[in-house]
Amino acid sequence: MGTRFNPSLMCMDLTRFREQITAMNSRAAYYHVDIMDGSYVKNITLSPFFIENLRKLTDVPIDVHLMVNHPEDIIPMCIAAGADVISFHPETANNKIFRLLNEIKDAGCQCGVVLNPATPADSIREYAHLLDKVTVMSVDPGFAGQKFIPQTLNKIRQLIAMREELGLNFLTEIDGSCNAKTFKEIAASGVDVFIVGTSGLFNLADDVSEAWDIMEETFKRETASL
Ligand code: S6P
Ligand code: MG
Repeated sequence: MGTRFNPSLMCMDLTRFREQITAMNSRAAYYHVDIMDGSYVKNITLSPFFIENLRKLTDVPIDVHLMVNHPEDIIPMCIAAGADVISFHPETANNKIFRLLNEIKDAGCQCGVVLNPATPADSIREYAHLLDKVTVMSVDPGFAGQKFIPQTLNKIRQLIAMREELGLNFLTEIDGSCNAKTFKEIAASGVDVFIVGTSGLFNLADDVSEAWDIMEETFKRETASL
């Protein structure tokens, strides 16, 4: 399989929703949908309503990133809207992590957690066997266009070592400022999935197919020596 790119749709041009989704359908490994509540992070972006409409245009797995204080309220709405993968921040659910992961799995979806730059890799050890994907934030959550935090790559390496040690097979993923400047060091960490937003994809060209070609060429060039 080629490199797995997961475009962050809060960064797309929503005035060209159908055109951009149709153009990415044959190329995206997932569609990353950021849902925020204005409280856990000071921003409000996409929604279960967005997922419902996206579902009508694609068979690509819809990958939801919940940045909300009460994931238990939103998870059922995402399942009903047609999500395929649902991840939340473990700090928002420490007293119900097993219950929520099992609820997501029982609905036939894949489940994951998203680790803030300040959250250690080892904190997932107790429930790692339940996870399909672990996302490492390489910026603090909440906004596109932030500066990459390089220490977060150690966490990817620690997660890969933990996966090996425990004999598990969750995917690792990176979210935040994945672009020409950072592709090489991120790829060297061994991460499985790259979330690409403004800097890595959508800002590269007006036409998203062209932007995708530029992104892939850039990635190949930057990682050729690895
Ligand atoms: C941030 C969010 C991310 C962003 C992505 C934007 O809270 O979870 O998924 O959409 O990081 O990409 P960029 O290139 O602007 O950092
Ligand atoms: Mg995200």
